[in-house]
Amino acid sequence: MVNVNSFRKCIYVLLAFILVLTICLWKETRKGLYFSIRPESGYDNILIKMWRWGVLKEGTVQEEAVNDTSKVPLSTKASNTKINVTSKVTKSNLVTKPKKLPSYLKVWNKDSSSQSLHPRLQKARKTYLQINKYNVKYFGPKNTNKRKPKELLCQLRKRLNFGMITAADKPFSTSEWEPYLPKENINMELGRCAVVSSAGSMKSSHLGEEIDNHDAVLRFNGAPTRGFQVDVGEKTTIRLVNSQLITVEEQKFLTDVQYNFGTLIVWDPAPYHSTIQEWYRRPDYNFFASFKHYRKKYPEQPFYILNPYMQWQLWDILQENSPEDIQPNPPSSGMLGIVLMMNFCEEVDVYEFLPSKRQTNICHYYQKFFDQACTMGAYHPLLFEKNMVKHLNQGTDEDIYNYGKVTLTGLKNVQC
Ligand code: NCC
Repeated sequence: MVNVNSFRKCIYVLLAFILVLTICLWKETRKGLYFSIRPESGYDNILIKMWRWGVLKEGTVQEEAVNDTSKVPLSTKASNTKINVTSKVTKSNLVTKPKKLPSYLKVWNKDSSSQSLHPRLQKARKTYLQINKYNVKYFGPKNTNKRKPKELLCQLRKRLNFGMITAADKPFSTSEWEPYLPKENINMELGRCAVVSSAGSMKSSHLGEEIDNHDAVLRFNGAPTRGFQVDVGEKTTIRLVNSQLITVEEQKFLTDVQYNFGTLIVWDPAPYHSTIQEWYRRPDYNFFASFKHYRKKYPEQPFYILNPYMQWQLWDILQENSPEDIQPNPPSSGMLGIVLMMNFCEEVDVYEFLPSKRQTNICHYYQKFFDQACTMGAYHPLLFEKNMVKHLNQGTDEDIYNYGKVTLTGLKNVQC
C-alpha cells in the first residue's frame, strides 16, 4: 500500500514537472519564432563587438554619435494648420559608421528576387500578375542595372504627388462634402522622423524610447501603442490607414480611442492612373461614409484622404527599378508612409521594415498570427519595396541587423 502511494506521489510530481515545463516552453515560443540567418546568440554579439573594436577587419569604426534626445513638443492642430516640428539634422546626430557587416551576419539583400520567396508566395505573385485587378498597363523601362540612390531620390522627389484631397477637388467640390474636407493641402515640416512598421519583429526590440525621441512618428492601420510602449513607443504624429480598416466594422475604427491621436491619413487602392472621378466611382473599399462619420464625430482631428495618384506613381518607380515584373497592386501602406515621411521630414528612420535579427513569421507585433506574406509580400510588391529601401539606406547594415533600422534622407534635402 505504501509503495502504491509513493508511486502515485512520484507520478503527480512528474506530471506537475511536465506541466511547468510545457508552460515555460509555450511562453518562450510566444516571444517569437526566430529564424535569423544565423542563430541569435551571444557569439554573434561578441563578433559584432570585436568588429566594432577593430579586432575584425571589415572597416574602421568611428565612435558612435550620441542619439539626439532633444524632444520637441508636438502640436497637432486642426486641419489646414501648418505643422512645424523640427530639430535640425546636424552633423552631431548623423552617425558615421562603416557600411558593411561581417559577411556572416546577413541583412536584406537589395537585389532579392522573387526566386528567393517561398513557393506559395511565388505563386501568389504570378496569380496577381494574371488577374491584374487594377488594369495596370506599364510600358516603361525595367531597370536591371540599378540607378544610383541619388537618381532614385530625384525620381521620388520629381514624380510623386504628395497631395491630399481638398474641398476644391472634383467630384468632392460639392456642398455635401464641404464640411468634411480641408480647404488646403496638408503642410508639414518635420525634423527627425520615425516610421514604425507593424512587423512581429518589433516585439522585444526595446526600441520604444529611441522611437519616441524623434520629432514625429508615423504608425500604420490598427497598430497599437498601449501595452507595447517599451518596444514601439507611444508618440503618434501621423497614422496612415488603409480604406479596408476604416470600412470593416470589426476593426472598430469609429469607437477605438487609439485612432484619436495625431493626424489621420486614409488611402484606397485605385484603378491604375485613374482620375479622382474614376476612382470615386469605383473605390476598392467604399470608405467615404465611414470617413464622414468619423469627421462628424471628431471634427477637430486632422483627417486627410491621400490622392489616388501617388500610389501608382510610386508603383511605376518601383517597377522601373526592378528587373522583374512586380505585383500589379498598389504599394503597401508601409512604403506609402515611408515616402510621405521622406517628403515631410529632414531625415527618416524606419524600423523593422527591413527585418532585423529578430525576423519572425509572426505577422504583427500585436497579434498571434503567423504568415510570411506579411514580411515578404503576396498582394503588395513588398519584396521590391524592401529592395528599394535597402538601396536608399544611408545607415549601416549593423543598424539593420540589430534594430531593423534604416535611415533615409528627406526629399527636400536632395539636389536634383
Ligand atoms: O499588416 P499591415 O499592412 O497593417 O502592416 C503595416 C505595414 O507594415 C509593414 N509590415 C508589416 C508586417 C510585417 N511582418 N512586415 C512589414 O514590413 C508593411 O509595409 C505594411 O504595409 C497595409 O499595407 O495596409 C497592410 O494592411 C493589412 C490590413 O488591411 C490592416 O492591418 C488592417 O487590418 C493587410 N492585411 C490584410 O488585408 C489581411 C496587409 O496585407 C497590408
